[in-house]
Amino acid sequence: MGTVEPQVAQSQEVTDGFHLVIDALKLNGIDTIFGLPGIPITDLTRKAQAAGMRVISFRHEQNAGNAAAIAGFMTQKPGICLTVSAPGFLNGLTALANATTNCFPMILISGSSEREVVDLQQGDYEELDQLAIAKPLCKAAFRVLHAADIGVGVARAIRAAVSGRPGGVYLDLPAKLFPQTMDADAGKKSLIRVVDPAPRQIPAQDAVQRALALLKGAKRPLILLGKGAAYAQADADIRALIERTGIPYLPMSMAKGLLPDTHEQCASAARSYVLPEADVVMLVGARLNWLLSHGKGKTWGGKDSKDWGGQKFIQVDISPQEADSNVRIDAPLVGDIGSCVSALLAGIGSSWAKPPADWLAAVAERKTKNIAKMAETLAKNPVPMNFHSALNVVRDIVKANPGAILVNEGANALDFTRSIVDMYQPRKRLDVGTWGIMGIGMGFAVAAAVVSGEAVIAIEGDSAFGFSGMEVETICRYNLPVCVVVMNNNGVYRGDEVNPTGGSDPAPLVFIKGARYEKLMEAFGGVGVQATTPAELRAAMEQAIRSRKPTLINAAIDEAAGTESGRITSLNPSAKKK
Ligand SMILES: Cc1ncc(C[n+]2csc(CCOP(=O)(O)OP(=O)(O)O)c2C)c(N)n1
Ligand SMILES: [Mg+2]
Repeated sequence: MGTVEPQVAQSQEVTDGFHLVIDALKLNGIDTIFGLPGIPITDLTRKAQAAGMRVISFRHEQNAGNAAAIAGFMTQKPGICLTVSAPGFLNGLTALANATTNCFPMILISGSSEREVVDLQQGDYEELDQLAIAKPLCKAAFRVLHAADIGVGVARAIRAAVSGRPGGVYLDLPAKLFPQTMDADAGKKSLIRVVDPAPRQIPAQDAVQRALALLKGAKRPLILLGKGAAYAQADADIRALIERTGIPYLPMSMAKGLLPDTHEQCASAARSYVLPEADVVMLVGARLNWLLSHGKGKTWGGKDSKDWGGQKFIQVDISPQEADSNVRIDAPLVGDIGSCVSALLAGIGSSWAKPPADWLAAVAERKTKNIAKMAETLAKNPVPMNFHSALNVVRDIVKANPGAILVNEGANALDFTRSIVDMYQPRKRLDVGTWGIMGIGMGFAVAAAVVSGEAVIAIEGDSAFGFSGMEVETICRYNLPVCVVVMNNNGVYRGDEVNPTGGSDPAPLVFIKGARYEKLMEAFGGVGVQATTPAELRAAMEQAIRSRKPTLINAAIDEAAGTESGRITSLNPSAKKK
């Protein structure tokens, strides 16, 4: 342990820990590292770039971690985040935990300090028992002590990240590992090219038949598509499943665009009608967590918050442990989404009877009414701009540029965007996910642009933007086609609260009024625009998309337009004693 293997004779070629890590990643098709340099991984970033990898350096590790996580979601390959020890590791850890919660495959690789000193708690430079801390927050955690084990360490990390239900993996690489040398040939032989890293998991035939029997007997069936369905990249089969069954469907936030939101079977505009009314619900890569009110309560037609509705559930999920987590699952279908959907399609054949006409008509009626109501609201042009009039512009821009990727965070800025801006293509909407986490914005935007080469539009609450705002420098440095729109309502949820004591401190939820966020982008050579009307916003967004220049548009939004916590006001405990 720790002792460096004896230097081999001069004539023989040697390799070292740095090169073996890079070679192991490259051998597995990993071509990009998102990170932040420093002891002991500075040289790793240099050598990775020299070896032809894309190394994207961030200003804070959390943003690099979020970038890695979303790159994993977009590509099905683990996104790599590279950090220094202790504080750098901890900064990356939030992103690792968030990736695990969201089932995004990522590997956090952190350098660490001397094991002997850390384990005796003797106060090393950036001392921390990182492996122990990472373990409960990720899917798997590994440490490599010998250069000859780097191949195995990287292979295990890749498998753990992408197989089964994907998630975050921690790989601990102590400083002493990197300069360790070994014979180059032996080093090469020690590396593993992972074969079939995410093996298909074929569902059992009886489970497929059980699910189909339930679906066939339904009078008011509904399909729910989750981000697991988007991750699966089984887009054509999922579309065929929806269209051949004729069943109305609801996309969860990051499944929007899996089929165009304008699809006639899309029931998003009738959500509050279809959830309680449906009799059989098929969940495809969607979990019955808080985002779906745990499958019970008033949302689902229950009498009170704990009461179950009358629905029967089919759940298509890669994890056998997911079923029954919140309510009874009558037909669990366990396997990877692609294999499950293709098995369902085979069972459906070509003569599947469409759902009863009265169900489809009732859904269509609600939908038409709600869409007309929304169109009326969107057509208004209040002064100052509100979320609706600003997002009406974003809606048009996304419709005209369906290949662009939309990143979205905030509260009102999130909820209004999700409901107003239609998506047309799979995996184009990236947002706060399962935790409703603030701070993903610029990390996601950078990765989306780097991975796809597409234009990125980031719709950001002004509070949300603050969590990762310094990365506009990163966006400018790599000259990425990112257009950030800050929905500036002067605060968290709203900007019109006052300190009730009359004191000089502002209220806890408000920011500087009329802050000029666009100047931040100008500081690094990007384009900054202040927009106070929908027309100004439209012109600036069109220009940003056309030019592909880093752009930040500061959209001044009525500070009284938002609501507490956006759409999840009911989750917020408020003081009973006034
Ligand atoms: C990491 C993290 N910290 C805090 C929160 C709580 N939170 C939820 S939304 C939000 C910001 C909402 O304000 P803004 O982004 O300006 O959106 P608005 O509603 O004003 O449009 C905050 C702080 C969170 N979700 N995540
Ligand atoms: Mg705000």
